Amino acid sequence: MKRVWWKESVVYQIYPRSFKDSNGDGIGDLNGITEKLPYIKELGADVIWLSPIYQSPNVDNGYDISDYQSIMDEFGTMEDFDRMLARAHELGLKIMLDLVVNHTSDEHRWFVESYSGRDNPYRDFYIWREPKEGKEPNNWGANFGGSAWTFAEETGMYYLHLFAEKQPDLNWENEAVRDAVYEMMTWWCDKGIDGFRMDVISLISKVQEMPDGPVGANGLGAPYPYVVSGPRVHEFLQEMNERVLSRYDLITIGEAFGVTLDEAKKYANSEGTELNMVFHFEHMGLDSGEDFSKWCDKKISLPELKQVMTRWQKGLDGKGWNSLYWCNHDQPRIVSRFGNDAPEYREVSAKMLATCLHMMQGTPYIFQGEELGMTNYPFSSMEEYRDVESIQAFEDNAASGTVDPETMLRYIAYKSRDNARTPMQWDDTAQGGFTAGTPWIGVNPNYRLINAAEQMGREDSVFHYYQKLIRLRKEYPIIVYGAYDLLLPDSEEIYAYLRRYEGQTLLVVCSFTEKKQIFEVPGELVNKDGNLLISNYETADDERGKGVSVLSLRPYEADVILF
Ligand code: ISL
Ligand code: CA
Repeated sequence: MKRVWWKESVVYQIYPRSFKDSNGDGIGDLNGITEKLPYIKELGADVIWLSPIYQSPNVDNGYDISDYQSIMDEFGTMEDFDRMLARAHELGLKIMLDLVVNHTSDEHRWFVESYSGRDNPYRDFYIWREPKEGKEPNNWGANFGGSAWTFAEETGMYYLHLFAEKQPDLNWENEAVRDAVYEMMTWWCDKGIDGFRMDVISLISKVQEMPDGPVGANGLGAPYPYVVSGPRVHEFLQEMNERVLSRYDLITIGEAFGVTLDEAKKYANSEGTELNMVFHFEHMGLDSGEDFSKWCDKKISLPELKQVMTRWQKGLDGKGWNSLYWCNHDQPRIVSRFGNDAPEYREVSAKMLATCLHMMQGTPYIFQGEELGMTNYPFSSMEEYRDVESIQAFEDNAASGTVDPETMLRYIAYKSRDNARTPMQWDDTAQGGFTAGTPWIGVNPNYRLINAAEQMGREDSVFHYYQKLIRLRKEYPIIVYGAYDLLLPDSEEIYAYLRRYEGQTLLVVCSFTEKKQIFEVPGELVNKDGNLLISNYETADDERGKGVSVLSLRPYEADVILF
């Protein structure tokens, strides 16, 4: 396997709105990020992925861009950006931007032009269709509720938006759109940025006939069969690669909503003709309900989780490259989801989850606060939410009466994207040290207990554990490149696997339960001298790896032993 820097890196995701407010307006900003760069350096991450920082009316917190080449007023100025980039580079940190080019904001100049008339030169920058029998061109539903089509009285046609009404989809069939996107990307690359995370890049090519999709519980059709990995997506990415990506030394990752393993082998192929890697969603969908709705309180089944992770670990080995993530700005907090956020188990289960993920093959992504074991927010009413998805889901459910409002509130509290978006907890001062003013979204009241300052000052904290995981990855190539093999596929409690590389074997054992467990060391490793690289418990050396045949696991115990 070819050794390259982006395989050996660890990425830290910043959600700028919630990271650090430098001027007291309650909104995180670029100067706040610059101030905290040494913190990320201290953690040991190499690359920072910034969620969108561009001009935006913020219907979807920056994922609705109105100008790709200027900075959102609330986040600062282009000078602030340049300073942040320069400071990051001084510290040896790379900066990866979020490239949102499936859609723009309806306030983008291109859309304003496009909307203004059928003959406008920008008309074909977006996807316009004639009404069908006086109604929407097809039955597609949008991601955040309602139809995926909005009617424009002025010109008597509908435009497509797979997300909110204010996020019209760009028409990638139009060469002028692609040229404009590549030009914009080149502009950022020339500025010195180090990579792109590409928002829903799997959706940019649509089946042009746009047939009706399978009807779901909400009465609308799912567009996915006709928009996920559409007919020209690989052609477009290869073109983008040739025209932009291959001309710089970048790290690239595509958010691959709905993408299968076989498709991922193309997106993230090891010849490097498209992207370095993708974010797949299969593990994130395991606790969705019927109809793929995330609004439920289903718990994951560990055997299913192992099956999914293993399929991707083995499937991409030597053929592509995996990304490894439990968290991002769209997901609830992992310790509240796959772990246990009760006070006695929060830290130990957060460390266990980190171990389980960071010992796999791929490039790990850490979402701000994950390295502190930050938890879901104790939401109790709809007024506390800011996310368009959660608010829309509550309203849609109220209209359809699918589940009673109390239950829906519980589901939203559990799965809302806002769980990830509450402010970073820096210290135990007011608002967790995030802002001197009033934060745009509530700070989790547990900030007095869970905060960066406390954890940096304590040896056995979740923060120091992540720091050690990252350090180990840099020290042992087996962690980056080793081949993966699952043990105990059917166990409901233990996730154990091996990694093998150049004659070495790494044993990773993680207990996903508070009940004690006995783990039998695989025969090939019994009586061998192992070396305990990391554990989330204090353990005497000779109890782990030195010729032992069983490990008795304490609640949520994780052990990594190198043989
Ligand atoms: O968040 C989701 C489910 O709760 C996903 O459906 C999400 O909308 C999807 O993964 C696409 O996400 C990306 O594009 C969206 C934006 O809202 C997300 O924040 C972004 O990560 C539209 O740009
Ligand atoms: Ca601010």
